[in-house]
Amino acid sequence: MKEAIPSALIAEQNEKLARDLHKDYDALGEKLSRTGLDIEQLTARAQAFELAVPSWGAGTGGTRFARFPGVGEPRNIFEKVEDCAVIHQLSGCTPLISPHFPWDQVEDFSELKQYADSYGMGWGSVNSNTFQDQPGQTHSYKYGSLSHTAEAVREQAVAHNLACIEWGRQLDSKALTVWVGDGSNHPGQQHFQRAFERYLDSARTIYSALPDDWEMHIEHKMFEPAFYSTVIQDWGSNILAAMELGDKCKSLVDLGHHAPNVNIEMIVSRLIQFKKLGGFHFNDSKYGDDDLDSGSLHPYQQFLIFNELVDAEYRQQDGFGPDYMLDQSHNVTDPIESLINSAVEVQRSYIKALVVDREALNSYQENNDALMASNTLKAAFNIDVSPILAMARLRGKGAIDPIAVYRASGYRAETGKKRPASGGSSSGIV
Ligand SMILES: [Mn+2]
Repeated sequence: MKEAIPSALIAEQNEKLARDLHKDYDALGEKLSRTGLDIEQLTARAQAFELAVPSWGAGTGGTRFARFPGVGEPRNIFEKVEDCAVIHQLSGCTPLISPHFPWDQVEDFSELKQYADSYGMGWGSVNSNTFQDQPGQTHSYKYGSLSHTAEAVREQAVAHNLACIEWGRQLDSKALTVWVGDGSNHPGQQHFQRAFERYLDSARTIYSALPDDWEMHIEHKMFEPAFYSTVIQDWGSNILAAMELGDKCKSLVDLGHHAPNVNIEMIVSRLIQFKKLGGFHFNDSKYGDDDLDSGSLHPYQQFLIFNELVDAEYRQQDGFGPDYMLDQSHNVTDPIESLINSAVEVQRSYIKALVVDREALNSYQENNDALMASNTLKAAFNIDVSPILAMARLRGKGAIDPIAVYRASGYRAETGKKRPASGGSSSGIV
């Protein structure tokens, strides 16, 4: 197995912190045991937790106004694989890469798969792109893609999604994620119902091409690039489309794609209840689709979402098993550092949700004890589970302090030399 970061360096850095970690871990274990929790079981769950990293997240994002490229940005999917391997090696919880086409399109997908295999990396959901025009493209997506008024444009968008399924099949992916930028910028511009019908017609053709063991995930988004209406605007339109298409079609929740103050954890609960939760794009936001680092602003919201997910796990809810993925745009940080941090923050929410006393919570809910129900959640949220996460990384040959090891490795300076700026990057915001 190829090493993105020398394992000897990780071991050397871990050595310095291992003694204190064991002390903190034992103390936390003792504290948790008082409420009947086994820290070893929690650590095993942390080790089993898997999150996909978006290939496009490895490059600097940018905004509508400007993009300030970072040093040594990946110039192609092979270099993105290398960066994703760094994130996984140090964090221990991101073994999957989610590719984006055509940005990550290659001639030989078996070569790409082998390259990822050599780093121990697999492939998550494949993402299609019909929200921008590619060089040489016959029809423009300026006025939409799967829902476009012209049949030829819709056919071109469908054909691209079918190609994505085929490329994903070669990578051994198991899901297609579809987000369209289709919508309108002016009242009256688009007939809402006809646009949605055209979308469904196109999506049916894509759905019917799914391999048996695949799922199709639909991502909704309230605005941008369309600023008045979007065809798949909210979770309502999303679940309607998913129900219309069939069992293998599910909704994907991107945390930044809702109206301000929407109760996302309740949406998650509804989707779980109707077997329609396909997956997540984790990120954080303050004003809109900000694509900030996961848990950087609203860690309690992220915890409450995981509270619903763990509740479904605990109840062994039928048809439950969403894909977890990060989807962020990094403008002022090293994307590798942001993605490591974010992966750990998402994993942290999961472990905290596992700490919730579900029997007690259930009892408080049934007896309408609002204060104690809320306190039960807060009690779990307020526990610092960092030693569990660090121990999971140590046992998985990752880093106790991933950012410190990454900085000590000199990886970014090295890529700066190996990857001179190309002037363009296939990274972006989704
Ligand atoms: Mn997204």
